[in-house]
Amino acid sequence: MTDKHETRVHEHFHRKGDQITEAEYVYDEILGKGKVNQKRVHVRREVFEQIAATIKKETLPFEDFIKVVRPFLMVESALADIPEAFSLLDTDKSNSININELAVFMPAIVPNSNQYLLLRYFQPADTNNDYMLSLEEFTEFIKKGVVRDLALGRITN
Ligand SMILES: [Ca+2]
Repeated sequence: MTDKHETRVHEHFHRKGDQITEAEYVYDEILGKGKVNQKRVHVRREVFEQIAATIKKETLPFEDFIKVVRPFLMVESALADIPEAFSLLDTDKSNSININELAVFMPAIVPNSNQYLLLRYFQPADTNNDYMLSLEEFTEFIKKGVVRDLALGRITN
């Protein structure tokens, strides 16, 4: 499943005027002997807003969505960002996140995916099977790096 190469990840924002149009994550996989394999994941405003338009209720603005994306894609480098990501997603302040509402946005991060496929990866994170993620469940899930590994094609869905 996950390969064990050492990876460094950097985040870059692309802007047009004042607006962030894309968050780009650049992964350098250190292969040894000075060889580096570079991969990129693009999280585009356009794609996010297309998904948001299909949802009847109000969603996060893209600027907040990319704060949520950061721990999913940067994992070890962004553990400190997990509580903020959780509270942004917990819009009704219930101390829990609905896994369906989370899965619906994952195609903005994982190319060639859909929310139903992704839900398969979210369900094991919901250890007490209430279709909600507590902060503890959310944190454990992010630490596994599943979304990053899907986005990088290390896991194929
Ligand atoms: Ca739960």
